[in-house]
Amino acid sequence: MMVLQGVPGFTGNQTSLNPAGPGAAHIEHNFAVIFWITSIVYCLTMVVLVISVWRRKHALNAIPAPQQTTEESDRFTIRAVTGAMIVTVVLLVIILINSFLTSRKLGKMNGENALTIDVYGHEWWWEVQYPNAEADKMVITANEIHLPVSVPIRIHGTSRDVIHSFWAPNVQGKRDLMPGYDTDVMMQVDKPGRWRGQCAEYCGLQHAHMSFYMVAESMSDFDKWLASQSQSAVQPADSQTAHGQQVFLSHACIMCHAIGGTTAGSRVGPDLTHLASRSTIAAGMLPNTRGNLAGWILNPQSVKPGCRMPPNSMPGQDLQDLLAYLETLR
Ligand code: HEC
Ligand SMILES: [Cu+2]
Repeated sequence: MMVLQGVPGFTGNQTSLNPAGPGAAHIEHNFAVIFWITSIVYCLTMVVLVISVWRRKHALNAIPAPQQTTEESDRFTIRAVTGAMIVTVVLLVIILINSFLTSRKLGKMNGENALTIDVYGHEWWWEVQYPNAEADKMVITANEIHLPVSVPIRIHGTSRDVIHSFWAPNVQGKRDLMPGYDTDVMMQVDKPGRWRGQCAEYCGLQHAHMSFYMVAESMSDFDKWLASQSQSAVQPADSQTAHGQQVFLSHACIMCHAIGGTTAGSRVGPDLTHLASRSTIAAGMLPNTRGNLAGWILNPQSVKPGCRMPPNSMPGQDLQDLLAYLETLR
């Protein structure tokens, strides 16, 4: 909506009024039609209200009051009400047809040659997989969904526990992810950038901290990213990171996390093979810095109460070595 450029909510991130792709653009167009029709109707109603109040006052002041037979004024009232009713019905039908056409356009978004990305909702984070015919080339990550710009994307979604809803407003409308039920939604992002999204269906205590980013980049950057993500984790190159890896493998971490190329292979929590390549942790809650990682590992419950990761205690040196190791996982 050009007129409203600069007004908060109409620009920037996590708003469907600043579309970054065709899906959100269709939705924004539907919004604009409803917005302008209802705005004009509101203004006209106010004008008519002011005029009638003014005329009434004028009529009372005039001596003698202008005479109108009751029959004449009845006829006028009936005509005015009927006219307003017809206009209302026509406008509502226009809005209905436009909404219907919008969902048709969304349903017809091009699915041929689309890149499929699997998204699994968890309490309270997003597991993201890039399927590959060769199983060991499959890429698994969390909360940051890389994708090439101007390429049709099929988000194939489901939930691992309760109902979640996948919503990146600048990109596409909401899609509920249900346990035991698979759903496909087409998307495309034409503007490069980090488009923020969030779970849009109340799913428990940390629902509000279940965000994600759609990272739209050029095809060559995306290919580079995918190729590096499909590698196993780097092996420790010095004694500190080697010890850090031992700390990881000897704690409960391995019961919930995977690091490719080690014996840790669990899918309960986010895959950590390329943890250091992500810019946030805990579903977009915290920047991925050493301090945040340390606080998170020691007591995730103080950061994100109720989250599915228990507190961990370990000697200070073990923690430092573990952090040094995790930071090599690019
Ligand atoms: C009982 C399962 C469990 C155990 C044990 C566990 N974690 Fe987690 N971990 C999780 C879950 C679930 C999340 C996601 C939490 C969220 O974002 O809501 C997580 C998130 C993380 C993250 C943030 C990842 C990201 O991309 O957001 C890191 C780092 C992490 N864990 C490291 C560890 C380390 C190191 C250990 C061992 C000391 C450990 N975890 C033990 C379940 C576990
Ligand atoms: Cu939710």
